[in-house]
Amino acid sequence: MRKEVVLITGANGEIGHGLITHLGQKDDVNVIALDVQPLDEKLKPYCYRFIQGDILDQMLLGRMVVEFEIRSIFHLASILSTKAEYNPETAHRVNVEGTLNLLRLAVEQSQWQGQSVKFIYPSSIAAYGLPDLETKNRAQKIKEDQWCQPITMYGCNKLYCEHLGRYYAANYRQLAADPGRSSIDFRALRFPGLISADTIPTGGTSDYGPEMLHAAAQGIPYRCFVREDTRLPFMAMPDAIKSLLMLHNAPKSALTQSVYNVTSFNPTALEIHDIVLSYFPSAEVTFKPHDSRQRIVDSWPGDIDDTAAQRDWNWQPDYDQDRAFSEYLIPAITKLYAQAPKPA
Ligand code: AKB
Repeated sequence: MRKEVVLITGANGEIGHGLITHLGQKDDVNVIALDVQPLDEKLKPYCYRFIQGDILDQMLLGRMVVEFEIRSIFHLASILSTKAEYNPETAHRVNVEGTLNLLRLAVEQSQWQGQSVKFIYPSSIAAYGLPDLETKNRAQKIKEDQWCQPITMYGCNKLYCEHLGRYYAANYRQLAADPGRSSIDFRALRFPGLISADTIPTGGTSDYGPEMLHAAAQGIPYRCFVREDTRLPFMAMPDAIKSLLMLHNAPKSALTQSVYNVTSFNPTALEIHDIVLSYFPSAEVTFKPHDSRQRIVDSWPGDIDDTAAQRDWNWQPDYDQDRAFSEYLIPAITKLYAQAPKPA
């Protein structure tokens, strides 16, 4: 008998940490974690098995099909927006071909099992692309089908993979004599910038929010790479995990679309600065915009409309801006760095 498992790719990433810690505590869930790097020691107790390997390694994925009965896939592995611009073709391989490989794995799993396999995909506000700042400031809350002209490789990858997921779920091999033998239940979330108390993101462009906070908590000066008036939607990590699980668990009959916005608060960089300074008054934060990264952030919406998620699967974040800082980020970060050795 093959073991029933939940597969999580990109296990070492920010979302991977939160999701594995959460799911790994449930008695009825066996987490298979996949990552190119060795697994963070802290995550090991929560995993049934860790596999070190690349989502581009088709042999490896093939062996997983043989060994496990994968009921759900949370495909978190990706190269984020800033890093992707340094090598767009590599980003395309990891973000698109990697996703294609996982969709293919889901198809094979579904064929073996004779039932549908859930595929949960974190997309991003990077899937949007507003042409200029004036349009961004005028646009207000953006719905899923508006302004989908991303200017980054990462954003193009995310948007295209949403389409791929929809294709695999609804039209895969539509000309085959028996196209209905496999079924993938593809569901995607468009995340805003995420802020975690436990981890600092790498390679993203919304990273200035979490970086500012983590630097302040460690007493390290921080130079913010966007202007003070830059506004983006953000969400605290526990809400990101909550939304992934809510979407995963929602009855299929309730879903009217396969891609949903989710968000919580949308401060400017200066507002994040002011909150951070109110908790860490001696923090040193300066603003020195990096023109190209600023341009990317200026193309992303200042706010997104998540009423479809609210309506279809009762989405509501637990943490608004005040609560995210006062009840989650500040207490957890203070504890984290009180335990950690001071930076040299
Ligand atoms: C990034 O900045 O690339 C990500 C994202 C907004 O998806 N955090």
